[in-house]
Amino acid sequence: MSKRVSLTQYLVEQQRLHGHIPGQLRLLIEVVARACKRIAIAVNKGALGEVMGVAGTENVQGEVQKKLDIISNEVLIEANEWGGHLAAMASEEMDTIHTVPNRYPAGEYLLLFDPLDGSSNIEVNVSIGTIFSVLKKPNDDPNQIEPVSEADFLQPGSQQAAAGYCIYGPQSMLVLTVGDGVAMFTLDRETGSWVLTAENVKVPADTKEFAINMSNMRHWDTPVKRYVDECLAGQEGPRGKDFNMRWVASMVADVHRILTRGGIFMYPWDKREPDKPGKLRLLYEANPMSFLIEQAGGAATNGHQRILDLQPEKLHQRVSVILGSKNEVERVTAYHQEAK
Ligand code: AHM
Ligand code: MG
Repeated sequence: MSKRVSLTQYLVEQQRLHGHIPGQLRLLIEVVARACKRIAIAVNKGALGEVMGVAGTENVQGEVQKKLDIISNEVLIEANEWGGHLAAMASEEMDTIHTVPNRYPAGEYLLLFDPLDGSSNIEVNVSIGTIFSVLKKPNDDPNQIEPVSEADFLQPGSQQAAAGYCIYGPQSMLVLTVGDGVAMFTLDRETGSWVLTAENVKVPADTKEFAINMSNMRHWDTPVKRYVDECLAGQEGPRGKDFNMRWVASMVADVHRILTRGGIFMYPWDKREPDKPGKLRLLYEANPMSFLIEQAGGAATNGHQRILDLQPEKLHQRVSVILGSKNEVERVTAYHQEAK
């Protein structure tokens, strides 16, 4: 049997080999992984664990919160606030940032998360996940004791120190980048440890599979419609090949498929809400997923610009997302440029 490498061992070895994972960051990733294990257990209990259904509250974006949204948010906060590695956290499910209470030492990192992505899939027992992003607090000069503020979180995605997601599916997996490729870990339920099961993950540059919510087609902008029409035209159309379509409606599951076998994922701007740039959130969803996809050799844009270059203006900012196999993302982006 080949040697099993745990998440801890992987991180220690990365630190030793490349020296780019500071101790606080390693602790942070391990704490997030531990929290995800607790969320995985809650998700797996389903109706036996009083975790199903709605919580009767709405988040800052006016979306109905499920019990698991709230449980996952609490698990991540409780696990992370006392370790001394964080200055503050921001979550899709909280109105404002959560600063580490004074009774604990404050660290130099900022953690952002979507605690339970794809929550419309909870009841139907389809894959869901936790997405996270790690930034460094700007001005972390120990002599300059400035309170952490929302503005500290408004950094372009290219500044992320680490990003990843945990997918709760037939297997629970943790997918991680610290800026040196993408690694995947599978949860061994018997030993309770995250075991390295894929390294140097690569997204093929070409694909014959696209992911988009087709029911919104009538609301799309011309470049997206043109791209999908050409895919649907198949072998007889301008692309000269047949395309397959998949849409799980859990970004973690759709991105996980793309990291595993390639593809393109799109949640574009559409005419239903012309003033909203898109449905997905820049800081909790688009940035971490774009970092992972780029680290695997893929691309991620909002149709016009690289997502990781966007300067965020607000915590809960939304964005149009086109990511996955490089040549396809570049094609859709070129269609946007041609339409200008
Ligand atoms: P959520 O964070 O409230 O679960 O919303 C985000 C999810 C993504 O996971 C997924 O790609 C998208 O919303 C699905 O949207 P739709 O139901 O419009 O297809
Ligand atoms: Mg989400």
